[in-house]
Amino acid sequence: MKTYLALISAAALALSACGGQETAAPAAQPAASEATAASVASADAPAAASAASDSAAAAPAEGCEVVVNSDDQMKFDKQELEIKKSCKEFKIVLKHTGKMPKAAMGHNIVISKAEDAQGVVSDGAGATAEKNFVKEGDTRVIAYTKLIGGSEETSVTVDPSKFAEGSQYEFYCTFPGHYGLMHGTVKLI
Ligand SMILES: [Cu+2]
Repeated sequence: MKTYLALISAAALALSACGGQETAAPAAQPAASEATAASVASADAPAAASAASDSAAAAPAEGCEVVVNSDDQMKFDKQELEIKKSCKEFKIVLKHTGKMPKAAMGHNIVISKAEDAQGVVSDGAGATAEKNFVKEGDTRVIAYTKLIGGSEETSVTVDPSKFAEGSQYEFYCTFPGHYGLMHGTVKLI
C-alpha cells in the first residue's frame, strides 16, 4: 500500500513537474503510458458503441429482441422462441457460451415452417460450414444466422409479418447432427 501511494505521489510529482512541458520527463513515463492506454481504451469504447448503435438503428424496439444461448453440450437454452407480432422487426441474438470451435460444435439458428425443417436440415448438411449449413437460396428458410463457435455471438432480424397465421414454425441448428437436440417451437405472440 505504501509503495502504491509512493508510486502515485511520484507520478503526481512527475506530472506536475512536467506540466507545461511538451515532452514527458522519463520519470513520468509509466504514468504517461498508462494514461495513453486508458485513453486508447476509452477512445475505443465510443467507436464500439457507435458500431453497436449502427446495427441497433435497424432494430429493435422495446421487447423486440430475444437472446438464445447455445453451448458445447449441443443445447439451446430455450425450447420456445416467442416473436412479437407487434414488432416491425424482431431481432434474434444467438450466443455460444461454450469453448469449442465452429468446426466441431458450430451452431446457428434457422427458422422455417415445422413441416419444412427436416428438408432444410438435410439440404443444409450438403452445404458447407462457410455457407452456414443452409442451402443457398432455400426459400423454405425464413431467417437464419451465420454459424458460430464458442464464445461468439451473432444475430438476425426477422419480419414478423412473414409468419403465416395458423402455421407451425420451428427454430433449429443445421450443423449436421444437431437438430435432434437443438430445435424448438417458434411462437407468434
Ligand atoms: Cu448446433
